[in-house]
Amino acid sequence: MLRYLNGGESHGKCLLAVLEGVPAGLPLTADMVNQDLGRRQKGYGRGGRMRIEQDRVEFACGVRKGKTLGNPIGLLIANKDWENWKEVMAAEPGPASVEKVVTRPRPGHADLVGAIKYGHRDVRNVLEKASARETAIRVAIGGVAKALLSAFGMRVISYTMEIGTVTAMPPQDPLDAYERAEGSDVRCPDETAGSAMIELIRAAKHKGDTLGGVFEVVVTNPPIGLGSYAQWDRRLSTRLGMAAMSIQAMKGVEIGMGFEAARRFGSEVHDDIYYDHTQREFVRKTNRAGGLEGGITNGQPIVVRVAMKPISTLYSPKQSVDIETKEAFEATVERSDICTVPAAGVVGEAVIAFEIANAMIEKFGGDTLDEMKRNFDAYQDYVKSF
Ligand code: EPS
Repeated sequence: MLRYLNGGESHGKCLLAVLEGVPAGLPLTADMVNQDLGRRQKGYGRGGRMRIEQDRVEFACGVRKGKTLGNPIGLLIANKDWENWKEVMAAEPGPASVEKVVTRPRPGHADLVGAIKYGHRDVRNVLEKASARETAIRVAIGGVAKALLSAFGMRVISYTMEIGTVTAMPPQDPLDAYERAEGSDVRCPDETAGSAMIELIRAAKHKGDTLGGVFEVVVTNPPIGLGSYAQWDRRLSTRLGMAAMSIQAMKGVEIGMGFEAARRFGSEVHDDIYYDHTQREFVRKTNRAGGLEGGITNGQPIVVRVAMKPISTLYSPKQSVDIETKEAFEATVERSDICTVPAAGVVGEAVIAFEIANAMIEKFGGDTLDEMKRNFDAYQDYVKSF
């Protein structure tokens, strides 16, 4: 079983995580993970904080000479902004930094409910962990998961499908779409839609507003049989849904045809099954199921689409109430992202990669990568002989 815990405040010293269950002998370098950390920081519509940070992972334990040891892996990402917040965020007892105390909860954030729940009179104690800064360490975890999946010929990719009212043309080939998306400032494979998205973000910025959107994550080349119908929480669809909804600001998730399937006749939804005698495998000409049937992978690419609400921190005011004075005020900020859908896609890849890696470890087990590969190869032979 693969599992992790993470910690870290947005303006604290660092973000960190302990990841357990990665087999020994997996090639792993910081560079492999840093690539994704860099991708997460980009995208048209990012705010001032991204000019401060340059996220890099450090493996504090569990990796030696470029290979995993089979021990828990310690991951650490330093916050550069910490230099400006050392006093305010200090762990040692001391006077509160009065000017940085937050008593004005922002609508749409965890601010008010978090303060009530944990008894904080300073809303900063809530926003520091609720912040999407946390997604950096989750991308690092996802980078390790991707390294494992790549050893089995799998890739986890994403691209932007919608920002606000602008929708991209559905791509024909996910890998080709991904390559094109990587060259786009909004990570959109459709160039025309991408330009319109940038225009819309520009307009939102001008108005002091923010935008959400939809990204699609695809897992290529999964084996048949990950997940199970035998118990509700072992369905891979359950786990992918949970993973997607665990990302800050996500409000909806679809698998394959998703909500559109609810509007069609069954004959228009389900994928026909054929047998390819040359390849000795069951095949489908369509993938409306998004690679999952009965909560189990069917060998088709896994397709997950996720909807993100617009960023809650707005330059244009929203109504709120001060928790101390109980007086109404208009919530505004000095620094905010306008749109982070392009970055959210990279986070989506990470959380999905983690779940697929976990499902691979559950099915093929093994203390070493070699052992896991032997189990995998034997199983693939069995599937061919079925
Ligand atoms: C965030 C607010 C902004 C974002 C931050 C998430 O940070 P700050 O308050 O420091 O300007 O930049 O995102 C990141 C730091 C990041 O790495 O993605 C929030 O409130 O969620």
